[in-house]
Amino acid sequence: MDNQNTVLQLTHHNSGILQLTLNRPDALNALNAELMEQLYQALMTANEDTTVKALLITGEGKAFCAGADIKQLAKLNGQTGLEFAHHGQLIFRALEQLGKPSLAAINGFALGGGCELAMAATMRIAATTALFGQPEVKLGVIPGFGGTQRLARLVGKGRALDMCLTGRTIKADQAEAWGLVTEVVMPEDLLKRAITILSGIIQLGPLALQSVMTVIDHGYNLSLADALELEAVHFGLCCATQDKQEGVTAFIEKRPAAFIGE
Ligand code: CO8
Repeated sequence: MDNQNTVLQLTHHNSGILQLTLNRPDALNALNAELMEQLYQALMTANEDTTVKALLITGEGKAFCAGADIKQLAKLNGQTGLEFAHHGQLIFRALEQLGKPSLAAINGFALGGGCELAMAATMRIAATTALFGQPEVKLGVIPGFGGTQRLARLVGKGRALDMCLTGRTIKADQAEAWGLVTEVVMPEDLLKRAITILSGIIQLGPLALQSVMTVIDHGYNLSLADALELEAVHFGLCCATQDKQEGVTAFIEKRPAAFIGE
């Protein structure tokens, strides 16, 4: 553990995985200003640090994250509410567009901003103990950190409307059936499985990984014709890399590829 006493614990695994553990267990890891700031700083550092190949995000205690800190939410007015939403959206978008794969390992409650944080990660897996929801309407607000948009994109408009209008929680198996997470495992296996998934991904060429993330993220909102063109351009870019030469040569020579990110 690199830093134990802060609201966001950073753990650098030898493999190049940076684990971010939300660490306000007494408040179910609710996102207060301090935690949001530390999250942003960690993302900026991860962006610059070439030894960081992937991010693993999880929560300490029984929650992944129970959302925005309701005590701070209580103080917002129209203007500061708008600013708060913009600020949170900027941080979560930075995670989504980091260019390095991230995996949310959801150990418990993922509610409101917690569910929104998980959805901004590149991938999500859950423990059987996880619960998901967008309960903001019960507080008289709506999701403000991208929840209405990313949820609809992940699970479809009808299910997103259901979750955001009722504020109900869904269990991990339901979240998996809806495509909100890709795997559900026993709680004791969650981190190990997360590390296994990320370790496999970061063996691959980082430029191809970046292209996949960019094309799917940007292409999603384009017309099919424009999205296909974006895909073709990135395919061409990948073909110009040493990593592509190494990847196909290694396949032909029946040996593991050693990608260098060039
Ligand atoms: N904020 C602050 N404190 C919280 C939060 C939260 N979101 N959630 C839980 N806590 C605190 C509780 O107040 C309690 O503290 P204390 O012990 O000091 O009383 C402690 O965590 C433990 O919580 P509970 O005793 O309630 O634990 P339970 O196991 O009984 O219940 C629940 C767990 C069901 C998760 C319950 O705590 C709960 O409903 N929490 C609120 C969940 C919620 O509504 N989240 C959405 C928040 S709004 C949001 O995320 C909007 C994001 C975008 C905002 C953009 C706006 C501009």
